[in-house]
Amino acid sequence: KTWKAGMRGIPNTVSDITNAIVYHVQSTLARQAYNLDNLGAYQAVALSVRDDLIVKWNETQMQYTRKQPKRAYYLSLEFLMGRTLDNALLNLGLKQQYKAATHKLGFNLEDLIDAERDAALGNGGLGRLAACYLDSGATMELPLWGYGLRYHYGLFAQHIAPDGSQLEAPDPWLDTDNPWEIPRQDVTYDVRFYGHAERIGNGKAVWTGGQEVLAVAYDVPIPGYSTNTVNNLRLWDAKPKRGFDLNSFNAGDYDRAIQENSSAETLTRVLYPNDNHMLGKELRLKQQAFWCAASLSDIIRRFKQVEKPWSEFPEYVSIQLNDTHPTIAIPELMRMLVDEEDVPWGDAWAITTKTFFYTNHTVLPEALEKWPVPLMEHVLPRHLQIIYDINMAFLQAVERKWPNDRERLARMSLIQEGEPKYVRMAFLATIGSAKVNGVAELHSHLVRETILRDFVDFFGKSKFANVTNGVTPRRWLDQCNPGLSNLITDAIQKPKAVWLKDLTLLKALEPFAEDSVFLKKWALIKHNNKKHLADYIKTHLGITVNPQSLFDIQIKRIHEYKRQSLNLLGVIHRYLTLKAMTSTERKKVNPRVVIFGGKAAPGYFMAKLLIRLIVNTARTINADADMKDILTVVFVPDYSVSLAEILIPASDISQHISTAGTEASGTSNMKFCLNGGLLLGTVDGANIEIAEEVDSNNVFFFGHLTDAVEDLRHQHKYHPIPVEERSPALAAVLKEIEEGRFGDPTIYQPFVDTIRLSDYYLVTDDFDSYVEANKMVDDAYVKDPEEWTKKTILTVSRMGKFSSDRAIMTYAEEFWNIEQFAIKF
Ligand code: 26Y
Repeated sequence: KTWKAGMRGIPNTVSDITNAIVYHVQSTLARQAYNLDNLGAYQAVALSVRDDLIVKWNETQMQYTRKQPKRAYYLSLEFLMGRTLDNALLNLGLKQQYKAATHKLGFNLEDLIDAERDAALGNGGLGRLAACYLDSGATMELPLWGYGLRYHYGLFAQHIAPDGSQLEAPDPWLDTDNPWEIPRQDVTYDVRFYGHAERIGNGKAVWTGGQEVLAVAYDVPIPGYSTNTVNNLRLWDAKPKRGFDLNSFNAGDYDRAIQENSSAETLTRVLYPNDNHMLGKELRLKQQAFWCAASLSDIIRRFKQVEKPWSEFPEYVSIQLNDTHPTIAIPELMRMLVDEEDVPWGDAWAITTKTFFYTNHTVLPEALEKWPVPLMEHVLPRHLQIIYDINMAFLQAVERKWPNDRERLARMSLIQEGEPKYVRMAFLATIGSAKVNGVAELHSHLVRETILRDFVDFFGKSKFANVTNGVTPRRWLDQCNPGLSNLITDAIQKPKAVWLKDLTLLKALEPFAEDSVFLKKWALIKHNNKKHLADYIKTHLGITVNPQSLFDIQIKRIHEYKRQSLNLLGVIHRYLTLKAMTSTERKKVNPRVVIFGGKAAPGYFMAKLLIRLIVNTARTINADADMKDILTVVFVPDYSVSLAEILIPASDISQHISTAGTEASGTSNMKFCLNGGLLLGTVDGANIEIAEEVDSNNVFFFGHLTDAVEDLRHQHKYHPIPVEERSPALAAVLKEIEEGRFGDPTIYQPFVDTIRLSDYYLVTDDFDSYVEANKMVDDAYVKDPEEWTKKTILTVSRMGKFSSDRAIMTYAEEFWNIEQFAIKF
């Protein structure tokens, strides 16, 4: 029997799978099995997995349509998905069969998995969180869809130039066929920009003219782990509405004929590479409006199928705004209801404010979105009118509550006065949503006490909640660390399909911390993961690292508030300390490998300068014979989801050392602890809750607390004291940089100056306690390796809270009011 696409449901025998792969090699790819490379084999394997996904996708969507459960939609400008094949195989429970089938065909499945490019449609934490939530939504059998943009270029690739600085290269990830998307040329919507909005009374207006762009849907199937559910991530691509302008074309003006085309297609060309820093670019505003308008049109079209009155819209639809990036969806829903569906303004506002929910991911002022009024008026004239109308009604309500409080009105207005005026998107998201949440306890507290304080006073506390972030244990334990996942399964005597869906069951590992045989097996897995990373570093960077060393890792976007600077200055301090020792003394020192990874936004001067200093410091230290096998420093270029999957399982210590109060949550802290790496961190974000869960004996905390930050900054500004007095150890480090130990000091002077002169992120204030904490790490690691291993087991066993399944169920139950909906086969 020969296999044809769509012939049967789900292949599950090895021979079915082999036939399916061969079919795709021959028919879909039009190639021969005997001269196929890994990339071709990967594509054929992926196409056959896609067939399985589509069967389940169709069934899931059909059953949703038939029963019409309430659905939730996750609007995010970023979905940092990484690779799909391995994850899909594990979630479908087909990995073993595919391993056997590819082996029969003469391939090694792991090599094929490695041939896939990352889908890097995100910058960092916020985008990866969205990807984890989709995995958990499908696994928890929730009717949850994602909506985003189909960027043709993902986050730039990072290269390191000979002088050590970051170079950016484009990421044309769609240049190789993407088997994980289904184009829907029939699912399209028109989106308008510019033009003219004419008020016609009753709060209504008519918006005409300008530019119209077509949004085309591409669907990415999202399989749940060990369920029938396959949910959907719908990504919009932009196409010109009319092929090209025939008049100009016929008149011989070819350039003009295609001008409008290329302007439309520019919309979804590239992901903006800045993370936690707002730039007021017109194209970015158009991306946001385009994606929100298309997504809402799609949601409304689906709602119309149930034939219910508009007042019941919130009984069928909840929409989560991933930060303020989709806030324009609030005036857009108002526009559709009022202008196009004839819903009275007040009713439309009642519907809108029951439908939306807003998650804040940052309190950093430079990351809060504010759009210039003139820009918004130009690009989205009707939306600006609606925002003004919302603001008017809102400020009247504020005035009723606190009469004659002009200052309060100015503080709370959606419009920031000035030249130019700005629209404050976080305020719009807050007043347009049913609930607002932060992403860890401390962060939610800061949101309530600082940026949204007036709004808490106005709306009451109950509107402002916390949902601590989580990570999917499928990708971030089972997939990236199969050795550990298998050992856990053996130990706790629960099938993976059970404990990977209820991570609190890890608790059953606790007693094994006293089992010396188990301790050895556990330590061996970590050692093997470290060897695997050492191999990667050797082949890709030519640096030898000793897997016996303590592996110390900091991987995240490069940002002043995340303080990779503190880590680097600490490394230099260690270097100076080691240099001052005799060689006999040095032999007794515990060897350490310090690994950095992360991208800097292309326009972020200080972050890029820091990368350059890290790379050149690493070169100096690694070339110093005295440091051999004692201290090695590695900057891993082009950090990505796939690289994280290699790095995280190999850590002994990971660093999460932001200035207290600046890192909203952090999610890699959770991933490291779940893989038996201990945490070295400040009392910030989710570090605090991790310590609460795993016991503060098992984390290394240092540094000033959030409460102290404001005063310290005040002191820096008004009563500056030289670094030499505040931290002689740090002063000695800065002196080495200034004397050219790591290359031309004039290059690094701006970096040294920020620390000497302003030090907004309080590196000086935390330096000594950071060095102290590092000593504690060394001592704990060297003096009693068995005790260290115990700590790591206890840590893993207590990480249950940080599953994104828990987080997504909190959103489902406490915000969206949606129910689990099992797909029956
Ligand atoms: C305004 C625009 C340029 C912008 C673009 C990207 C603003 C922010 C971002 C990204 C923010 C981000 O990734 N925030 C991170 O979200 C994670 C998930 O909640 C948190 O764990 C992490 O602390 C936070 O920095």
